[in-house]
Amino acid sequence: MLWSLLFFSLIAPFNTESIQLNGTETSQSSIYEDDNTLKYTSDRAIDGDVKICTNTKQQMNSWWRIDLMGVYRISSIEIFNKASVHSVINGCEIYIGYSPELNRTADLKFETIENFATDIWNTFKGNGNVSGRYITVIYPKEEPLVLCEVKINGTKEESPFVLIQENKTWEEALSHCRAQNMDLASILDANTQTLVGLEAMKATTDFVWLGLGHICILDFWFWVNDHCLTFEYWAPESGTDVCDVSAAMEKNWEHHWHKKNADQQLNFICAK
Ligand SMILES: [Ca+2]
Repeated sequence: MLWSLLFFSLIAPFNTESIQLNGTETSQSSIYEDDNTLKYTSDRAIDGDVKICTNTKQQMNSWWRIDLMGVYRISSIEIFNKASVHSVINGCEIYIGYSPELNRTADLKFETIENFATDIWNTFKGNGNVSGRYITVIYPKEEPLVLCEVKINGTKEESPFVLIQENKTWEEALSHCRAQNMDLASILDANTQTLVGLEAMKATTDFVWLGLGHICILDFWFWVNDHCLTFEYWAPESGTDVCDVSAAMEKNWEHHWHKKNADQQLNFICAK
């Protein structure tokens, strides 16, 4: 009994939560195809089989990426490659970030892979916990990127945002949130932009109202909870600052903001 208590107390600090990767989306820079026309696609890195691997073509800056479909605080990333040609991936860089674009300047480098060993799990802990939605492995050499299995450990960040699947004008949406002791969502940084975007994906309308209103006479944009407009994510063609507009986030892809007539009836996002 004492030994088992001692054993569990010893392993407890290392018992980080393994992130379930079903429901995530993977992609990679290119797909290698062998002589039997077998495609070494990106999902093979998370299929649970260490003998089945992804493989890109031999190109400069090959990459593999996973969209965790949530914001996670990442504590470690584990990679297993069986011994074969191109399976030692020293020099690969692991990035974590919020941008759906491949953007290494916006993403934070988690670790550069060194001393990689085949046929065992290699664990990378980076420089402490880093949060993000996307994890990217980039090989800054003219090499194919091979990954047999990837495991990611961390904890999911609870979202304070909730999508309301009802169609309302901007004013009605604001009243609805406030009647339930919430407010229309404010976005202050890349982290909250990502959390709101994940809610927007569930919408039944192409756009969702945000808590970003416009005072026409002053041409002034304001968050309904009085925060300053320090972070902006307008679409390149977001519309003009005419009167009677408020900001709505697009449901799909990059979740850019658009200026929409405030009388339009859209789903909306409240903040708890
Ligand atoms: Ca695999």
